[in-house]
Amino acid sequence: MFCYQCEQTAKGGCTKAGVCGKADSTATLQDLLLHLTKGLSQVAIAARKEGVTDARVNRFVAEAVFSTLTNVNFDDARFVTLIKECVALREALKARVPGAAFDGPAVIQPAADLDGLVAQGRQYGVENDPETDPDLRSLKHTLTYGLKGVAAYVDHAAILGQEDEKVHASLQELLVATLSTDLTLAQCVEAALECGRVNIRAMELLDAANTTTYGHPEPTEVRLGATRGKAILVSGHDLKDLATLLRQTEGKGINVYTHGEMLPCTAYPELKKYKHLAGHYGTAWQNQKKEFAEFPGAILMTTNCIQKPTTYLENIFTTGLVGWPGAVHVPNGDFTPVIEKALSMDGFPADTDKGTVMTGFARNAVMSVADTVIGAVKSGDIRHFFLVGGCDGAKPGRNYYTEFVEKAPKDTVILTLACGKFRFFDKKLGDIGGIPRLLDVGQCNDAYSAVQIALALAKAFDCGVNDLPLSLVLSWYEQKAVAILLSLLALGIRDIRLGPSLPAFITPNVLSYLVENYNIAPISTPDEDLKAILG
Ligand code: FS2
Ligand code: SF4
Repeated sequence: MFCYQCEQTAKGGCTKAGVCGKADSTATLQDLLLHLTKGLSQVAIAARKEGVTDARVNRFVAEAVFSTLTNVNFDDARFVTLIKECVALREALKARVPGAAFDGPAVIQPAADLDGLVAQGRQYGVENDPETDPDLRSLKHTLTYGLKGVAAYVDHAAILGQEDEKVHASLQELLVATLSTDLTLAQCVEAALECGRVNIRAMELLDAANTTTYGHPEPTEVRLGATRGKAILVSGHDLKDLATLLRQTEGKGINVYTHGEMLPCTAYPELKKYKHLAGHYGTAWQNQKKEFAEFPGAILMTTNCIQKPTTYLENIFTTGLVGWPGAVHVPNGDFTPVIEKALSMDGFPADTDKGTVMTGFARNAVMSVADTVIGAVKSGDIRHFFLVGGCDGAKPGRNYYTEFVEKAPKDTVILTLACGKFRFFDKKLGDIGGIPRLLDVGQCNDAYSAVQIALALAKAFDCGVNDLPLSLVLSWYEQKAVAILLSLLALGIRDIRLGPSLPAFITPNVLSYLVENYNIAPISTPDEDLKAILG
């Protein structure tokens, strides 16, 4: 195996096993699935030219690519099933365009068994990329990882009924573009920016999916303590799974808690209406081994980021695209096994009080007080906005973000999103004229909302986003963050600070390009960065 798609990668890439826990076989099956998905995309593109589109193929491409994102699925058996389905869909679609000719991954026949598939997959890893130019390789891998992020958003939106045929088409075309060894540097850059543009549309679909189904998030105070009684913990990002579970647990004497990136779900009117949505438990994904082991109820993992379960293997359930070998998978939205497990466990013995945090400052909530915000900027009460957002992770250096927020002057406002916020989400930073200094916009999946807030501010001040008193200080871990970064670049946003370390798949030349054109900088120290930004 060779994998260097996430921030946690071993030096020089993960080669024997993933730092994330991904086995060599799993990584190799993921490479094969990704390659075959490009073949399915080749056929889908040819079919589309003939006026043939297939809704299942569109959904499958997004699901398969999302399955290869960091910390989603570690179960070889599930990848074997996905590989077989990919080829079956491909052949069925080919039969609908009998005149078309194909090559490459569109004609690969998969081996019969797991060992054969692993042997086959070895040919298609990133280390065997036929692209020989290191900078072109770097850009194409950036594109590939960005597309994994796009696939995640496409899938999330589609689960709630929001799809756009143009987005499916672009995702498939860009996947196929990664196969080409004829692209110039300029074409590779353009493809990466196009990935960013497609991602904005995918995130817009997801925003529409979430807000039309569950209403606009509203500022909400969330309890961090526990309520005495039976309990289920829901982690990942999927709102529909949470809604379904809340419906299925109603009246059963079970309290449901959010974990990690599910925290902002507590702010949606159609989710917060459930009285047994009792609060938020725990922090970011990398702390789950400790937090899940101590949780006295069942745990449902709806999307990334899952880690190897320890003592709680029999209490944790996966659903959707998530998989861990040995953990029970609930494939169909009937969470009876999760509920039965929770009822069989002790639950919390007593109420505990750990204070509260605020969430729900998504675009609608922030824009509803736009006049107050604009007034505070004009009067000088708010000097600067920081978007301190992105993923959390286990590697050292992420304390930067805690310190940055702590040291940000009192006349500045911190917007945050994604699981990186758990480094500072419970800090009491006070307010500026009634505007809280710490505004949780939502999940990483809500980056669209943050972009809309920035665009609305720029419009109100009649300037460009880069001219606003706003600085982006981002942390990355997995490939959704790559997609978001490409979206920000596609929007022309400059001066982003990125950490805790730069992607291993970025070559020095590509980094120079990003510095020259977008003035991207790695984070330094909170003091230095604050001084540089605020002058
Ligand atoms: Fe956090 Fe993990 Fe949200 Fe990322 S829960 S790092 O994959 O998706 O952010
Ligand atoms: Fe390594 Fe990250 Fe790939 Fe896992 S996803 S194998 S940690 S680079």
